[in-house]
Amino acid sequence: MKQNNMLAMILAGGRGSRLHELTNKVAKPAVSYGGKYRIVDFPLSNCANSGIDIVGVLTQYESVLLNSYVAAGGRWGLDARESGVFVLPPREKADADLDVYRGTADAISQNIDFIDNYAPEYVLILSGDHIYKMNYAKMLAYHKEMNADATIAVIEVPMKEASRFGIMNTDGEGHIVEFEEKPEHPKSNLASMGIYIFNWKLLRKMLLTDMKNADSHHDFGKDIIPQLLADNRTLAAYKYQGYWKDVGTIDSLWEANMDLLDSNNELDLNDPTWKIYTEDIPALPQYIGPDAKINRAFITQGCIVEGEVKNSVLFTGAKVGKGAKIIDSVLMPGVEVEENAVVQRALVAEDIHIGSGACVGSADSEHIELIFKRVKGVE
Ligand code: ADQ
Ligand code: ADP
Repeated sequence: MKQNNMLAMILAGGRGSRLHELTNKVAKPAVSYGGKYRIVDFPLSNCANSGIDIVGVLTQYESVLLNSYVAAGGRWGLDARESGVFVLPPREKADADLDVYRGTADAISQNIDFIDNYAPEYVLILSGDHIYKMNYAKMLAYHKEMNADATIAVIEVPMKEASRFGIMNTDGEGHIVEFEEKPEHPKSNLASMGIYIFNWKLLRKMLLTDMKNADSHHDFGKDIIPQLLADNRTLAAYKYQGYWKDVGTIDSLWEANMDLLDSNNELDLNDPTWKIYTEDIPALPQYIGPDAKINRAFITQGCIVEGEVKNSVLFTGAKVGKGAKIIDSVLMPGVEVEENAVVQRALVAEDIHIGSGACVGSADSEHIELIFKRVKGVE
């Protein structure tokens, strides 16, 4: 560990239950996004771009694909000597019950030895399922400037959504004075992004105590942060401005893809100073047929478009047959839409086949339909 004496731990173990069938076989951080990315590309690229060279990825649920995807750290430049991405699966326990959900703090506690190997001064805790660009080196500089024991990245969220988050109040100098995890009646809209910097010595001590506490959920938001406040520790709020999305639901995943079609989109994946790295899949260039009509769309390599595509994002290798229409939709990798089929306001899962003449989607609903099973053609 060279540059900043900070090691990162990415929590990538949540089930992502609200993504329904999309996360039946893959963990949420490995879900595809934006034509060619996977969600976990974002925190990993942010680490690489922030000069963090040791990253632990904590997995738990359906992690086979995630493990093999992350294990080759090369694509994020995290494979040099003295750097690396390490996949950290949960420890087998004698009484292992795989359905028992362990909290986020417990996941870190189980890897104290891994962290100790590097003897970092600071540990950065991240979530594996958010889409955003952030320079963690700047956050660390703020943490030091504030002389804090812990720093939480925060963002203002719409008041009506505030009860989904850890919500806090700060004093005039940016110190956190009050914190409530997912309060029923939020007193502010200043939300925790679930991104924390801790002085390792202190966190280590707290985790050892927390492990012994039978009343604890072993969770950062529910236990560790409130404990820091109770102990009168210095907790700083680092204000983030910019694009940030927790793609936890089908609607929000669809929306995050649609955001990319907006040329003023704050995320700006084209930024040469902050590249988002991903797997380089060998695929042919996209082919656009003679009768195709394309309007406001992301068409990724390997796609074949013979029909009409409007306001949509097509991931690697998606195919749209003659006379077919794709409107306001997201087609994940390998989706095939046959002749004259219509897909409108839908998110179609990886490799799904939609038969000729079929009509799918939720044109009249405020929600987006997830298509995760083969749809038969209409004769
Ligand atoms: P949530 O997002 O609800 O709230 P949680 O479900 O604890 O937090 O998951 C945080 C991250 O950890 C997710 O990426 C999840 O996949 C992962 N994870 C959970 N358990 C894990 C385990 N045992 N092993 C490995 N990974 C695990 C948190 C904070 C809030 C804050 C929001 C912001 O608690 O205060 O507002 O994040 O999104
Ligand atoms: P969501 O926000 O869609 O519920 P998250 O990614 O935030 O999904 O994951 C947190 C939730 O996922 C937890 O509340 C828990 O119910 C579930 N979960 C996480 N890991 C596991 C697991 N290994 N086994 C079963 N459920 C899990």
